[in-house]
Amino acid sequence: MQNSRTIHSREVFVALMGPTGTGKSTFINLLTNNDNIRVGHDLDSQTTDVGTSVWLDKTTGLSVTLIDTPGFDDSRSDITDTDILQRIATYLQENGGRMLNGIIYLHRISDPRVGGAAKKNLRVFRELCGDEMLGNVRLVTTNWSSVGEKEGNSREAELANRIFKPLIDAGAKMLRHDKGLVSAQSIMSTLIQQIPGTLKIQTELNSGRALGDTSAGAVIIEEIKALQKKHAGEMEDLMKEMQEAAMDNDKDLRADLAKDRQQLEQLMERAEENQRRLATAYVPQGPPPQTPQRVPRQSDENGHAGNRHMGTGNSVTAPNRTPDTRTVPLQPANAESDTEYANFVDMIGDIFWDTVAGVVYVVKSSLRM
Ligand SMILES: Nc1nc2c(ncn2[C@@H]2O[C@H](COP(=O)(O)OP(=O)(O)OP(=O)(O)O)[C@@H](O)[C@H]2O)c(=O)[nH]1
Ligand SMILES: [Mg+2]
Repeated sequence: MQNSRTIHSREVFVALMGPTGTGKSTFINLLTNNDNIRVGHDLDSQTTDVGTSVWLDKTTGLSVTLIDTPGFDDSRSDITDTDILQRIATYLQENGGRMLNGIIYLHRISDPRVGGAAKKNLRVFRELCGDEMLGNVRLVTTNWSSVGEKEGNSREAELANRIFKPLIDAGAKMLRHDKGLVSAQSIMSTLIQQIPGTLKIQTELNSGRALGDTSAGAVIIEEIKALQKKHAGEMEDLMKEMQEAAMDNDKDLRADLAKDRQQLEQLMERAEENQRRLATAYVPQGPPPQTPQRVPRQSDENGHAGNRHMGTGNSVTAPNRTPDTRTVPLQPANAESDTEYANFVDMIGDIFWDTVAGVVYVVKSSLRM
């Protein structure tokens, strides 16, 4: 029953998350052939915005919106972890709140150990997602061509028994992706049939919390505090060096140290600003739901119309949309046309069920006669 309900969903959403350079954009490109989703070179961070691309699954006929997200990586000058969290949260909260059918969390099997950035990404992801949604999560390892089989197998077992264990225990599944189309389609095949759900961060934001007061926001704030501690230590060392250079009257060294100090001060300001922003950012749900809620009628209570208002508007087939090739968040204009479409579908549904109710009434009346 669950599968058939989702199969007829009007829209299917699958998000890709994970550290930078793990192949999120590459995975989407492989399925959609969308060159507008930019792929990075080597370990350079590439994606800065939440972007979407539509993949049409020929097996089910479903139109799947793949959501590309940037990996959390605070070494970038153009975007901070605060920006990334805010962009992801905004995308999820737009349009009356988006529900995801699945989330693919990627990890490079070629990494010899799980470094700081990978750990941070996983911690944020876990808090963002919440345990309830882990059944809709696939932990996908990439870059298999860069490791020997034995090494890959042992790292995979290590991941499954350590950092991924709590997620697997709560319902997430671990899979391999070899950069081929078949493996990408196979990963997608079970995910798109999942019942869509709401992430923990959405529930927290809906209850009126600031971004910094959400569980995922708290992880970012912790990271910022650790960074501030590091900066404070560096500043202390720098001041000592500056004093020494002043006593030695070493002009060149003093000039170099002054530059270092300026740079460090900028980083400290950035960290403070990000912390302030997290504490004051609210991301409420956007415009009203695409399928407006209404008071149940008699036909609803009889169970006929129940599926129509589940999740993202089930039992309605989506029109063949032009693939969304942008790498920027969806604009409100889209929400407007979606709402119009949903209203139209709702109206057709109303006419249909009114007709059914009329026919039932006539048949019942004639049987009574
Ligand atoms: N060998 C190998 N390389 C891969 C695989 N997936 C991605 N790559 C390469 O890894 C690099 C980074 O890939 P992206 O798809 O840009 O990574 P991303 O996760 O989108 O990274 P951000 O946008 O920075 O968060 C590119 O050079 C890809 O060609 C894979 O499965 N195997
Ligand atoms: Mg990317």
